[in-house]
Amino acid sequence: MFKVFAKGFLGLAVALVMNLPTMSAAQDASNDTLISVENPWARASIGMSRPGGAYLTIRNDGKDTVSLVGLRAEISGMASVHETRTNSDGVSSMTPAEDIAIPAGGTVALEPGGYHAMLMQLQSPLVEGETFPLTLLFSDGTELEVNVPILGVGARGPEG
Ligand SMILES: [Cu+2]
Repeated sequence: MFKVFAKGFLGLAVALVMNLPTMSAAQDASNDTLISVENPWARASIGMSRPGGAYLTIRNDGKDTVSLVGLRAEISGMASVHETRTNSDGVSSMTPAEDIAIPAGGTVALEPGGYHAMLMQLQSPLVEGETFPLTLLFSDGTELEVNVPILGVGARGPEG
């Protein structure tokens, strides 16, 4: 079970523990989004010449819609969100995805056949059994870093 909470949430928790009396802290807290990531995983890459793909589920437990607007990963010279679409002839193609809205109380899955994190210009191969950090950038300024476990070349999803 992989679950990472946004820094904003931790900041809120700390503020509550310290019982900060200032109004600004309370206002900041009211805008806090509670974004978490579940079950991140990636496929092992075949060398470094082809891009890697990573998958995960984003959960928004906040009160406002938040959009995934970008990605950052040291392992990739160019990380972005793609969408795979399959047309009526069964032909699949990938295009860069627009910002992905995660509604309040909802989830969005990046999974094979749909949205995915495309890791182009790999700086090192994705080796099965290892992990790498991936940072998700959201429209409210939240930056959420997750550790992505690397599964086998033929993996179709996280174990368990
Ligand atoms: Cu892609």
